[in-house]
Amino acid sequence: MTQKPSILVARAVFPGVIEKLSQHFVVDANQDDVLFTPDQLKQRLQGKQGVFTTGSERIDAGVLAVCPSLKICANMAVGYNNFDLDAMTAAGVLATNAPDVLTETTADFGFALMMATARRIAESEHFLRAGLWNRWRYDMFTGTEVHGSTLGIVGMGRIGQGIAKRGALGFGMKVIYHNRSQLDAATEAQCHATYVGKEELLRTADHVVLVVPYSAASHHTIGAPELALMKSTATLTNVARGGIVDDAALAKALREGQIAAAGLDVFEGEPSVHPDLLTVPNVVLTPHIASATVGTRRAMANLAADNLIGFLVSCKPVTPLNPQVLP
Ligand code: 8YV
Repeated sequence: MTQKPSILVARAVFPGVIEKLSQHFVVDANQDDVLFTPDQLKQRLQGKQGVFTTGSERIDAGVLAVCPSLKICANMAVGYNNFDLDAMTAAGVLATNAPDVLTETTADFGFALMMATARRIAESEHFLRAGLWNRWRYDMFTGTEVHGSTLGIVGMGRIGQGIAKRGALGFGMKVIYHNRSQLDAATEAQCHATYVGKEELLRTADHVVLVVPYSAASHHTIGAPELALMKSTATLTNVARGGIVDDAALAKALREGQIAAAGLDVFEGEPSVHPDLLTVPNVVLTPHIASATVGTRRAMANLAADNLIGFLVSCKPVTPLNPQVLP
């Protein structure tokens, strides 16, 4: 009988997923959810052919150099900026991510965070809980209109398109978008979205939503110069990645009323949050939960598991990122 391949599941995950993986592999699980240091990760990867990662495990040339048995890294996330894809390809290691299964859930959350930001839901809840609500006032927590306003989406992949449809079809919003490349006419029509330059988007949108993947090129897509272009009544929502926004510049813009409010699910250096963001009132802060429904997290974990099983058992990964390494 041939020996089952060995894999590491680097973070805690649904027990059913561990059971499923155990049918095919010798599984080194981490159900205590210890956050490995880079050295601990390298050590736990010794002799492993596969690893189930989340956004918190960095796989780069340094890791690959000392883990020669590693053949596949399966990310339980659509974003894969924790992978050095070029280094993985050079080392002949397959990378997979978890696209599609989280698109609609993340679009729901992006839209919800934008609405909570525009309508000051978190800020007013804190006010109520603090026992400060003692009368009605005509201007109490007056926010920014959502229906009929202009939604500006930066990054028009699957999640951006989902947010566009919600805005256009559900809330009668005018949708403009900016992306590396313009969508084909049929997709634009489905999303009721019009392509504009980044500067025009920032100048005209009432609500800017960021859904662009993180890369060196998208680092600080929104910094002080971009915030200065936005309307003083506008909101900014980031459900993409930390580092897309210059958080210090954003905190300053919020404090100075340069824009009305922001909604952030992702942060530079998370889980740390820039201290200035914690003290400005006009920002809604959530701990990277845009894909967090039970059904979606289960689907993401199962897709990562299916990639490991598909590749290591029959050389057929489901969602490969660098298929050129496949034999
Ligand atoms: C994950 C995400 O929860 O899929 C992504 O890219 O940002 C989130 O859905 C997170 O990355 C953990 O893996």
